Amino acid sequence: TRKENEGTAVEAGSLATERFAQSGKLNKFEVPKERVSLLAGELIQAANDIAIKHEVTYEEYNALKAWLIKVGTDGEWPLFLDVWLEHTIEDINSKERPGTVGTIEGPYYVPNAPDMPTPATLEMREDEEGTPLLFHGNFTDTHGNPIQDAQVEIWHADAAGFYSQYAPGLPEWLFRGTVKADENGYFEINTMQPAPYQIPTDGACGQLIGAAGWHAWRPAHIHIKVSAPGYQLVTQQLYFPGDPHNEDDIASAVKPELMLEVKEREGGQGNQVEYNYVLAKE
Ligand code: MBD
Ligand code: FE
Repeated sequence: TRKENEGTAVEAGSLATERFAQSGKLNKFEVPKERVSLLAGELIQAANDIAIKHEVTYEEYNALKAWLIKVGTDGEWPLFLDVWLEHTIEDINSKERPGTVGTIEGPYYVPNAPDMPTPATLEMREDEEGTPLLFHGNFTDTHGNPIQDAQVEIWHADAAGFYSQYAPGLPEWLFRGTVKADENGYFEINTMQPAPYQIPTDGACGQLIGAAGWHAWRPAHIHIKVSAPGYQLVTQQLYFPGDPHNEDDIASAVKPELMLEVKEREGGQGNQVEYNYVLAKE
């Protein structure tokens, strides 16, 4: 469903790479030598073991080398890692956290989206395509008490599958906002239901998908970060029942707890979903 202002993978990819660099994470590793040696050592050994097991040819070795170079020049390392590895890292690191379930952040988060009090309406264009969606819920702690000063950072693609700030021609903060819950921990957000999403097919990741005969789809999803002072931040995504890609998400980021229950609003006003957050103390 991509249309006129078609962004390219190289564009989205280099923007995601640039954003990661700007976030300061590029020079901020603190991984002890022992862990680097262990992890890098086993990764290299695993690659060698695979080569032996499948008797990798020079044709294949050079294809790998060319492809790895292209992942870099297309700026697609954030995309590659977030699609094919982040889900495992997220699982490992959220196992012990009680409360609302999380999932991967993906490559297109932008911090400091405009603050909006509840009830909020995310920025959209006149005649924005799609089905209107009212998303509401509340925040409690793990004992069921309301949480003060909670916020919902939300970002999602438009009906054509584009994220603002990663595709040309979109308003800067289209479908991005930081919504402040009220004093009872309640929030309400008006937006448009996103469509299923295809990762860029014209870059290195798309080339791999094509060469392997895989598909490039993620189910329709809304990205969320919920937080409140004194509580652990939860990064998650919410999904819609019946989406053909809920079962074969290329990013392996769907969990049953993240499935919304969609209700039609009266008077043809689109859909409504409720999702309630339980945050764990820091
Ligand atoms: C996305 O929108 C996304 O959420 C992930 C995980 C990867 C690519 C694009
Ligand atoms: Fe996404």
